Amino acid sequence: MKVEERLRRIISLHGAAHLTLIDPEKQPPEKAGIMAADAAAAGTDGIMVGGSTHAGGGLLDDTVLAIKKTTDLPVILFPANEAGISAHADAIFFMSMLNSRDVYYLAGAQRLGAPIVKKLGLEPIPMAYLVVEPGGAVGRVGKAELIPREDKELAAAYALAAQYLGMRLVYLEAGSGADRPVPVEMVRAVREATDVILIVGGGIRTPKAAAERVRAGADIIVTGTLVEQSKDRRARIGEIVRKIKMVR
Ligand code: 1GP
Repeated sequence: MKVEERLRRIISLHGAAHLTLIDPEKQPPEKAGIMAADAAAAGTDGIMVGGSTHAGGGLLDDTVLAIKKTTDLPVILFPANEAGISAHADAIFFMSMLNSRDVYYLAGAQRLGAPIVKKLGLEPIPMAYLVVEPGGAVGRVGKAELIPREDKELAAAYALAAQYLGMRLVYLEAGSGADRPVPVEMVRAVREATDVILIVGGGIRTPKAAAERVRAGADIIVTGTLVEQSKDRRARIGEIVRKIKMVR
């Protein structure tokens, strides 16, 4: 089964899905494999691999392979640019940062990456990437015109544009390690405006924060920092996964 289809089934069966983000630059591949196994035991539905700096090449390949060795979960690339592609993954979020000021992040990296994705036979999952304040490293690297936290209409307009452009997923990103996740009201506004699969990530650390965003209409919750920093990551991820699957 294709990865997108698998995610859609999880969302329709359980009301929401959870993905764990692992940045290859932050630990050796073997450790990434252990983190992924813990996340899998906690019930996460897939592993995203990528980071906002240029994580690519051998380290990316070795990280994906280490994760494939320790889990049966789908591995989805979450690339910063065309360097973030690995033959060993199952799928790629083929994304455009719609609120970037730099044409490279809108269509340049995509133009460079598309032939590689085709050649490798990776499943491309078309996604709009929208960076919301505070935005963090990804906002800076991607030269994002950050969506102000109070401007839910702007987020909804971008998301609707993404849907009309044929993108099936929209990712509302507050930035990895953000002190505040994407506002609940913004999630609700995007949900009301669109029928896309709505992903929310950045700064989500508690079951409450995750559940509030699912209640407002998020289909997929992403956590990254939690798997990197928690000593008790299995328990922390487990409580988030259980909570979001009880909301709908
Ligand atoms: C970053 O949204 C993801 O792209 C995850 O953010 O590291 O804050 O969980 P955190």
